[in-house]
Amino acid sequence: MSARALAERALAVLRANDTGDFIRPGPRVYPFQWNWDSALVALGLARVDPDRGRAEVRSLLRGQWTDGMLPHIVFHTPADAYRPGPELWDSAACLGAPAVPTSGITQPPVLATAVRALHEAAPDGVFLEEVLPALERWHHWLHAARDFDGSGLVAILHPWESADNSPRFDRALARVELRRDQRIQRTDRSQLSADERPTDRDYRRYLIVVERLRQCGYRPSSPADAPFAYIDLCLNAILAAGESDLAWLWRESGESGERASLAAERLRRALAGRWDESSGAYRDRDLHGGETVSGTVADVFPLYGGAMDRQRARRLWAEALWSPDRFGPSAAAPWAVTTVSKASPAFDPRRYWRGPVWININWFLIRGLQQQGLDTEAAELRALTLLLVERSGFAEYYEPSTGAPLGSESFSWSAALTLDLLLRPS
Ligand code: 2M8
Repeated sequence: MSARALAERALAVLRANDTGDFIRPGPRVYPFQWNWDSALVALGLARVDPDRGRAEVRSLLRGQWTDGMLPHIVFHTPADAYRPGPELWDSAACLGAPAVPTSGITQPPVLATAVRALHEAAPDGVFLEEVLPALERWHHWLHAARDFDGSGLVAILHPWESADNSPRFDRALARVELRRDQRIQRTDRSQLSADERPTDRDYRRYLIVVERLRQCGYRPSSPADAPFAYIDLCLNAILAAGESDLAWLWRESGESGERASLAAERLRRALAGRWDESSGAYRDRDLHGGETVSGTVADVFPLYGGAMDRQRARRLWAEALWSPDRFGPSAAAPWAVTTVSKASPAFDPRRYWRGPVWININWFLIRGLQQQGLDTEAAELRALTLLLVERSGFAEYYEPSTGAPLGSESFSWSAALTLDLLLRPS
């Protein structure tokens, strides 16, 4: 298929998922606005329709709390098709929540990177003046509210703040005690096959974590008040890149951007400190447990944050990302990058964040490889990613052996990032 035909298909997905106010993640399962979905959508729209991309950013920012937190879901319009919905969060009862109902937790901060892409594609100083203070407040909040151990790295308080049922959260989540009388409501499984989604046991724990956080208005003053507190390398690497992009944007608007560039530096140093030479990977940290090399793509993700030299990036590529036994293509499973190492006992090729290939993860890694100057490797992963969407469509995620589409079809960020991969000037 020609690049142009593929780009047209991708844009058609975004147009079809456009509710007018925001672009939903997918046509069926997800009727609300999710944070990093919309940021990635705006980033892709920078290539074809920057005005619509800016509107997406504005609509997400309508969910911002007065303390700066940008929530993981904004429930713009009521919809029964997705549960747990706004009633679980009851944001109206919280101090500082916006008029529109939202969740009380956040998601990986990609938005500054999206705004940079929009500005590079079509500069708009008025838009920058409008959104930069909001981005600054969100980033500032992440450090102020979530750097519990003073390491410079921020903690997530719920697996929904990163990669839901990734095995890297298993041990931390298992510590959340189940209740016998608990009833759960979830709509995802009426639309998707059970083996592609988190288990009921996971969901029960997700809801208990929310209940506990709700009791303190979603703002625990220490990890002791949070049943789950985890230094996730993916979110931190995305924040490191986001801080650099925010500093760049401030400079574009004539300001120094000093806080953001210092924050980016500090994050990079702290990420570099998570390196484990003997396993050739980065260690996550469970604030209620210990440090682990998780066997998931988080092990190599600081490649995106720019926290390493080229020699280490090459090693990560050869020994992990492109290794057939770990995250790379093999004869039996030619589609990469798997979100969990094939060598891990937790690898499950169909179950959501426990093994399948995701386009957003590939996109971050391609960017990271490019930033490290590994252009040939980046081109190889880019080509494989584009071949996958060409063959299997813009799925939410993909089975690594067959490339079969899993989860929601016509998924927005898969389409948006395809546009970026196809059309971004190098
Ligand atoms: C998934 O998360 C929601 C809960 O927030 C779900 O499982 O229903 C995750 O993949 C998350 O990263 C994503 O933002 C969201 C919407 O695509 O779906």
